[in-house]
Amino acid sequence: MKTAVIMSRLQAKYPLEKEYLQAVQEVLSSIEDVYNQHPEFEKAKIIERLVEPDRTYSFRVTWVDDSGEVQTNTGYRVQFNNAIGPYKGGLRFHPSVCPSILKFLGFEQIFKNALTTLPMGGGKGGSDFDPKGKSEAEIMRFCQAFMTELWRHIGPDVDVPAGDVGVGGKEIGFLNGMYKKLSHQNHCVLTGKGLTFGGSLIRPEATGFGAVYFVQEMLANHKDKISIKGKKIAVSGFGNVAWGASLKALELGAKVVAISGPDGAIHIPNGMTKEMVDYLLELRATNNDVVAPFAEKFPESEFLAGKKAWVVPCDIAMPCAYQNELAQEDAEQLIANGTWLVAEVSNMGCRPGAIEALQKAKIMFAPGKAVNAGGVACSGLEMSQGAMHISWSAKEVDERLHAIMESIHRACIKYGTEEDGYINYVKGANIAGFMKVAEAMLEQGII
Ligand code: 2IT
Repeated sequence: MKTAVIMSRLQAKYPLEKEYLQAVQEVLSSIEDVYNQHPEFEKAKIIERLVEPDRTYSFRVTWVDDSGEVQTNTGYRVQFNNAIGPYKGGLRFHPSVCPSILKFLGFEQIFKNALTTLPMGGGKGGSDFDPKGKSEAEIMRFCQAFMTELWRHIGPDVDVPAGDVGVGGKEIGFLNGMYKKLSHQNHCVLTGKGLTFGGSLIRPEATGFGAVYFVQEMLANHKDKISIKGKKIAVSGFGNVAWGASLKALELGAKVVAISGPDGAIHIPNGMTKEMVDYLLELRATNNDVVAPFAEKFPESEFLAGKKAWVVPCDIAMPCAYQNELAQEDAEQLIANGTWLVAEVSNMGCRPGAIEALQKAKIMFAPGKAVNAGGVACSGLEMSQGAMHISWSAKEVDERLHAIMESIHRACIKYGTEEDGYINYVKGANIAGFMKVAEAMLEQGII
C-alpha cells in the first residue's frame, strides 16, 4: 500500500470532503509500514475496502417550528464498518454536519471502537439541524421526525446510535420514545438513555472520566511517575465532555484553569470549584452556546472575549470541543507557555500541523480516538446491560471503564513506542485499532 496513491485516488473521487481526507491520511500514514509487512492485507485490499463506508443513508427531515413554519433538514447515517460488531457511534446535530464530517467521524469511530476491546463496529450520523435557540418542543418534534426515517436502518445487533455534539440525554430520550412507538420493540437500540429506561450509570460522565484516566496512565508511564494532583489543566468547550473531564480532574486534585466557548475563553486562576463544574450543566441547558455568563456568575474568573483556552498557561491541555479546534499556532503557543502534555478529547481536535509541532517538541500527545474512547466504551457497557436486562452499579461501570482506558493505553505503548523511547500515541492507537479490524475483515472473507 502506498498512502500517496490511495490518497490521490480518494482526493479525485471526493475532492470536497476535506475532513474525511484528513482523517484517512492520518490513519494511513501511521499504519503504512505495518500494513506493508502483511501481504495478506494487500491481497484482500483491506485498505481500499476500509476507507469506503459499507453504506450511507441520507434522508429529508421535515418538522414544524413553534411559529407554525415548516422546516426541512437533512438526516444521515453512515454505516462505516461492521467487521467486529454492530455499527456503533453517535449522532451529531450541528449546522456543519455534512457527508465529509460524518465520514471522518465514522472512519475514526472504527478504530476507536476496536480499541475499546468491545465488539462494536464504526458508524456515525446526524443532521444539519441547529439546536441553538430551539425550544424543547421543537427539539422533540425534530427528533421524532428524524427517527421516523432512521428507525428502519438500526437495531440492537445492526446499528446502535448514541449522542455526540448537540445530542445529549434529552434528545436520546425523544429519539428512543419514537423508535419504540414505530417498532414496538424495547431493546437497546440507542445508548446514552435515561436511567429509568435502560441507561447506564456513568454514561454522561464517561467520555470526560475516561479521558482523565487516560491522562493518568500517560503520567504514570512517565519516567518521573507524575501525579495529576495540582496540575493546571486548560480545557476547551463547556459541553458534556468538558464537564466530565473537569469533574474528574477536580476530584483528583487538579486545577482546571480554563474552559471556552465559541464566544471566547474563561480564565479561572485558582481552578474550577465543584459549584463551577455543576454550573456548566446549567449553562449548557440554556442552549445559547455562549460561555461569557460564566464570568458574570463567578467574578473570580475572567472572560477573554474571542480567545481560545490555549492562551491560558497550563501543564496539560485537553481540547474538548470540535474537530480542528487546535491549530499549529495554538500548539506553538502551548509549547511556548510550557505545556508538556496534550490529550485530544474532541474527535480530530488537532490540525495536522499542530500534531506535528507537538510531536517535534516531544510533548506527550495522545489522539482523540484513544483519549475519548471512554464514551463509546461505556455505551458498549450499556449495550451489555441492555442485552442482559440488568443494571450495574456506578462503581462496577466505572471500574470497567477504568480498566478499558488502561488497556487502550497499553495498546498505544505496544504499537507506538519509538526507538528513542518517545511514545507516538497517534501511531500506537491507529495501528492497534487497525490490526484488530484488518484481521476480523480477513477472516470473514471478501464481502
Ligand atoms: O465520538 C464518540 O465516540 C461518541 N460520540 C460516542 C459514541 C457512542 O456510541 O457512544
